[in-house]
Amino acid sequence: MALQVQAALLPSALSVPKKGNLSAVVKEPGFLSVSQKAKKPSLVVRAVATPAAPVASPGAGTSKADGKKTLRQGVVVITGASSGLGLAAAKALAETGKWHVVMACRDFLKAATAAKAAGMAAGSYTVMHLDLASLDSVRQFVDNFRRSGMPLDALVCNAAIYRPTARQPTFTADGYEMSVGVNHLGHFLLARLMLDDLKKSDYPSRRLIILGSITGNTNTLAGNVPPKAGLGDLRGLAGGLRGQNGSAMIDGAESFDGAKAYKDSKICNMLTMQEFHRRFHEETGITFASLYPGCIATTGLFREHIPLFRLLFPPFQRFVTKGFVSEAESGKRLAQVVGDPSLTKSGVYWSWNKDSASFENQLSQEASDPEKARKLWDLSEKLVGLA
Ligand code: NDP
Ligand code: PMR
Repeated sequence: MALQVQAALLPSALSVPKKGNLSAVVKEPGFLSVSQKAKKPSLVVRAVATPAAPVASPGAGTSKADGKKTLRQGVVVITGASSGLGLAAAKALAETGKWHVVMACRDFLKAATAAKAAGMAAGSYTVMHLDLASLDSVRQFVDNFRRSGMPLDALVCNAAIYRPTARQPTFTADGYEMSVGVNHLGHFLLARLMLDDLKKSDYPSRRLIILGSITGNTNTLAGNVPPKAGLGDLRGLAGGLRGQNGSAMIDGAESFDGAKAYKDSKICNMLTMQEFHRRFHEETGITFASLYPGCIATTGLFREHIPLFRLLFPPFQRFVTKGFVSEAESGKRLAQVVGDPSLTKSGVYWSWNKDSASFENQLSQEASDPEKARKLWDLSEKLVGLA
């Protein structure tokens, strides 16, 4: 019975026809530690829905006996929390006890194993299935999240893929070039839908954070390493990034370049954050922010790069550019952007100096072009079925 209720709540998590994944659902303590003991199905739903007790109490403050108000635990959704920056930030936030982390991941078993291996306490997180390469999966995730009954206080669009050696495009379930499809379009739909959930939250500082990067900014040395990012007049995006009947590149280039597609997707991420800020900050009070967390040269992002690159990149960044940052440190930086009371300013692209102090960084001209941001927004709305 417990499993049936779980399945009803998480159809996409269970749709992978592998026994291994199903058993992962059963074994995951964050999900079922209560339900395994529970007798009533309703309790099972609650076990999934409210894994951390403080979340159950609505309202920004809970009255204590002495009349003072305490802040309830916040709920943060982090996409791609199964490795690298996302996992490190999930751990950093969960460890504070102030946050319950929803790890929105495409590989349920990998995420559950990673959370356990990182030492995250059962009950401090929930793994939910999200594949950003499918717009149906995005909608399904939003549905599942809403049915869980948890409020949404912060959303972090962190997941990404980087295909540096690819000379041929691959495509999402909806037929869009994969890097832009996952890194930008999937997140665009997710953020647009979940804005409603953020609006409903009574948490004092609600935030929507979208990862950017130095390599999408051509006002930096790193951003001038070829191939350089550039969206052109967005004609490839307007054509649907399909490849066969047009271009798979946003700027409409004939040939596909996987490294450029990633950097282009990061410009989209940074433009999207600013357009959210312009459209919704004043009306909702929500903080919209982006960041460059430093060069986390050891993460899975470089998994498709050639072995020599993977060998030399960390020491190059550590000793030559000095831009290297550990996964743990980058996780703390992202956790700051999620929860630090001093980082409430909206529309900011955060970076950190060598002493790990945050500062408001300058975006390149293209990554801060309001006209391009508006055009990108309109085209993206069409591609994800919102317009
Ligand atoms: P990782 O590869 O370690 O993490 C990326 C995460 O995205 C993984 O959890 C991965 O899942 C997930 N993901 C990939 N495709 C999908 C999908 N279709 N649906 C859902 N999740 C998906 O990389 P990083 O931690 O380095 O990257 C995190 C963010 O930081 C990215 O936005 C990146 O652009 C940004 N960034 C990274 C920098 C760096 O130096 N590493 C520098 C600047 C920015 P799975 O585990 O299943 O593969
Ligand atoms: Mg870069 C000057 C500093 C600097 C910094 C902070 C980065 C970050 N890089 C710098 C410089 C250089 N890189 C220089 C001088 C070179 C030429 C040797 C160089 C090369 C290089 C390559 C081939 N760098 C890379 C690659 C990648 O494949 C990475 C990439 O572009 O991923 C999209 C990358 C990166 N360099 C960075 C950062 C943060 C990355 C990767 C992550 C990202 O933008 O998300």
